[in-house]
Amino acid sequence: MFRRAYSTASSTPLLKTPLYNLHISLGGDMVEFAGYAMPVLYKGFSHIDSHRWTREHAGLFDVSHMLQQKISGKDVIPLFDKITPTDFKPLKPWHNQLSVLLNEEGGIVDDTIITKHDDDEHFYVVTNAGTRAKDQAFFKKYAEGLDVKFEVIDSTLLAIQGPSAQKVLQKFTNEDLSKIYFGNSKYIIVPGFNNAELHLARGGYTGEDGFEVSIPNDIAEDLAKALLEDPELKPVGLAARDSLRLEAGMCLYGHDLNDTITPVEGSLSWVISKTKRDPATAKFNGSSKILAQLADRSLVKQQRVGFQLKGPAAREGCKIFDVDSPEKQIGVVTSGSASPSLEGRINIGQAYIDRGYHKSGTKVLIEIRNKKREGVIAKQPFIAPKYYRE
Ligand SMILES: *[C@@H]1O[C@H](CO)[C@@H](O)[C@H](O)[C@H]1NC(C)=O
Ligand SMILES: CC(=O)N[C@H]1CO[C@H](CO)[C@@H](O)[C@@H]1O
Repeated sequence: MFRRAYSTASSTPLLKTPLYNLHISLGGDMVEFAGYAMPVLYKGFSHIDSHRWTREHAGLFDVSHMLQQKISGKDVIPLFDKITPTDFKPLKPWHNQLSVLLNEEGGIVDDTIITKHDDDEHFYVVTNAGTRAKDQAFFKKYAEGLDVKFEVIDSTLLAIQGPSAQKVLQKFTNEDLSKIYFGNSKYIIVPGFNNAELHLARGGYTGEDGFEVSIPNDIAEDLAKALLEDPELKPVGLAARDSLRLEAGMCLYGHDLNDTITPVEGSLSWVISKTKRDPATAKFNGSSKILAQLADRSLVKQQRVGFQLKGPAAREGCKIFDVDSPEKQIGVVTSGSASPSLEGRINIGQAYIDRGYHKSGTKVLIEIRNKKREGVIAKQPFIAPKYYRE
């Protein structure tokens, strides 16, 4: 059923990640995603089973379509000060932070994970695949006249997610992974693969403990195969990736966030650092609009919320109505899925809803295939995250 959300037919040839052949040999059902051919499911492993496997054991996800860059130079922090609402000065070396890229109207150009490497002049930045060209042009525009260098990293990016992630990966390195915590990064050596160096970040998109590992393309397929020899690890496709991230309350850019939505409307106010909240000194893109919204929430017309309902899953575009006046539209669904982790055939999703209806516990009507069904606004994440914190 999930497959219908994707198209296989495309006028332009799809891009392939370095693991394309491996996906095919593992029985990957390939669909179009952000211009790439990506596996949605693997033969013999259902959406629900692969979702649960990740929560109970570990899943391997190919996320090589994401854009990885090294951004370096004296003016990297001044650049980030213009285009993000986050203060990267206090971030410790080898730590990362979720942030957003902002246009001058305060709209979110993309969401991003930014890692500080040795010092304030060296960063590793991961942004979304679907926004690759737009993001690169955006960075270039704001870096004009600054001492900032961009280097695209052409490597394979794998996410290993789930309670067994550390055990699976530890066999390949002498680095003590138990000392690398959520939000930390490190280069690690894999002796079995010519001492190749991998960029490791602890964290992920599923709410589970896990890692994102950037791997030189020439060893990526062999390393992925070697990892998969561990029976605890199974390859997992886009279908479960979407339901896992929804349970974890994570946004999918282009669906739950876009160019016209501010971080406050997107319920991401926490990415705005305390040091960036003074309207007298803040000078990031869109700061006047964003800080005004922070100070006076009545300026926020709609905001991102989570919801739950029983019966069929709500999909992107489903309209949301007021229970007390069912003709009055109050919102729209931006993502929806079954929630394999919650008891009792519960479906979950994210929506933008008029202020006043945004509080958890508010009953709403969600129109699915011409029938209005009762749902409820609910707090995200829907599951308790299991990040490995210090
Ligand atoms: C951005 O998202 C909002 C909320 O879903 C939607 O109303 C709006 O049409 C979207 N804008 C674009 C340009 O996609
Ligand atoms: C550095 C920069 O270009 N800042 C701009 C960001 O957006 C605001 C509008 O909210 C402009 O006034 C700034 O000049």
